[in-house]
Amino acid sequence: MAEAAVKTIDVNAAERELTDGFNLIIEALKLNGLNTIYGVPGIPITDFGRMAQAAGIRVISFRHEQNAGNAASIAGYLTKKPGVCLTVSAPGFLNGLTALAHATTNCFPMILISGSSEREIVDLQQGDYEEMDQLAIAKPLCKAAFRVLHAADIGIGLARAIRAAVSGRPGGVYLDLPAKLFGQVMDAEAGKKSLVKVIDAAPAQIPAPAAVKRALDVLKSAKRPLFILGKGAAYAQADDAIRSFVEKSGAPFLPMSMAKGLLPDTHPQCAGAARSTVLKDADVVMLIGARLNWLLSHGKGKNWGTAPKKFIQVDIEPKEMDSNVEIVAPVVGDIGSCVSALLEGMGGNWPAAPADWVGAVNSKREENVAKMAPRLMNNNVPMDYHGALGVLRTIVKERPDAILVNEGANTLDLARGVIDMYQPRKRLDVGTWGVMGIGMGYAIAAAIETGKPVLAVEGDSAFGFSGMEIETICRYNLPVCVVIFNNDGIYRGTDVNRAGGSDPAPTVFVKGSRYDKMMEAFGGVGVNATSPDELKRAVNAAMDSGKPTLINAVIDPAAGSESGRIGNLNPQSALKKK
Ligand SMILES: Cc1ncc(C[n+]2csc(CCOP(=O)(O)OP(=O)(O)O)c2C)c(N)n1
Ligand SMILES: [Mg+2]
Repeated sequence: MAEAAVKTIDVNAAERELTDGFNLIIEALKLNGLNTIYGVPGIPITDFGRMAQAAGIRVISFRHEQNAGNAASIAGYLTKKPGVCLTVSAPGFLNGLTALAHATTNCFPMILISGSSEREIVDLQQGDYEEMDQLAIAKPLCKAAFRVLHAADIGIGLARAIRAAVSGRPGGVYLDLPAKLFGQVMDAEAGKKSLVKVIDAAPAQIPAPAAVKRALDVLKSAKRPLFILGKGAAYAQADDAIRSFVEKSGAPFLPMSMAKGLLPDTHPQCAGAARSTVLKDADVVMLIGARLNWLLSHGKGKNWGTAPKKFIQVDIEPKEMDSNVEIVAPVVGDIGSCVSALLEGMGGNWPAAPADWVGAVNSKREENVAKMAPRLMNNNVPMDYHGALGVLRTIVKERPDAILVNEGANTLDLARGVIDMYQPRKRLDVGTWGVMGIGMGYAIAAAIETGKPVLAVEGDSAFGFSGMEIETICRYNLPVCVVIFNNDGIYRGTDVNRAGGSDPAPTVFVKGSRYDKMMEAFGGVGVNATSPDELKRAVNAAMDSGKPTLINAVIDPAAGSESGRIGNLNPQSALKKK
């Protein structure tokens, strides 16, 4: 007996001096303030999730890794710290990889941590459980990819991942953790010393004074100046400097979708409602954290008119310059440092923006706003997009700190135009790819990271990509109100099978579906809303109560248009026109 007791004490003493991969990863995350993990459990990371939760990390468990990954990516956007997504090997990793690639394309800092199978077996392709060379597959789809083989390297591995994710232009990073690593044991003291607290993970990148002066000279010479603010500007959290800079210049500004609210959409300089006019007529365009990609028609072609233009671009990535058109004044650095330098360089006697240009943009904007106003007040039943969005527009105006998540085609494009935003980083949407499926992941992370109420405005098709996560919303009791614009399908619910067979057309769904009943299955509030009044009452009740709510907003199946506002991107068959 006595001998056995002594032995136990010895084992405990030995254990006290040892640590392992599980604990080192948890400690490394905590040391760097990464206190939330979005993921899906399974071999080899189930116990890791439990232990992380026990150690005080918030572990949000999803129903599908793509949604967990999207949540992590938007957490990165909102906080400037990498959002962490945790998955199992092969299929779980691949499910998360879509979100990692999305994060990279959208310049959101994120780390995808996936468990992986036995290296020795994987590399000899001997058919291990969930065998896959995950590191090689991740590499071309993210900003950086690392694998940690030894417990002693966990600290350095995570430090590298954090720096790669947030420094320079942010993006997605893959961190491969083989199953064996978790159980690897090492001396506790040495383990503690091996951890790295990353200092100044995203160092300021100060623009060259000559570049700042060149940009200001071009801006000063403008007769019809225009600012375009992108989500890079919103990400920078340099809200006051950006606002002062834009206001001091007096020139019109155009917010890209996720930059809406950086300055309020109701700001007198906002040209959102005069977009086509300003793009066509501006002579100097300053891009701040916005890229000249397809969303801006690559800076050329008919949307940009024939008036000669000069482009100034402020961006952290030097290779962004001249990507589509010539940039006459590149300003390379982090947005906060660049805008502060530009503001300072303006000095005390910066000339007012040309009054004829400002006046022309204002009258176009007022004309367009007046044209839209009666459509937004219509009370049609079944609802059309404008009637339903008119209600949501008022609700967001009354609750400017709520976060709006938005995806779909018509549901996206029309909501973007109709719903004004008043504060920075409150509008989260499909981003650079126009991807469906971000909805519930974004809504969950927005609620978790900010504690604010979330309104998710979803096309019925868009919702389907992440819809199962309403169980997650109910499970964590999150203040999320999902409004589904249910028009029975993709773009419209009226398409027919052109062969006349019994299969429905590829773009239509079950008619008259009741998505609200899905929410009730998980204990949330479900409402079927058929009129703007019913919609208004239901959304206000949800936002007041903070209870997980799903509102099935019945929209006229004939109201939408093909691909929303980007139907021009559809290839056309020449034969059809004969
Ligand atoms: C991952 C992904 N798959 C498919 C698409 C193509 N797509 C674009 S919009 C859309 C759905 C549009 O329908 P809905 O969300 O109901 O909006 P509506 O126009 O009907 O309001 C789809 C499937 C996409 N953008 N992303
Ligand atoms: Mg639809």
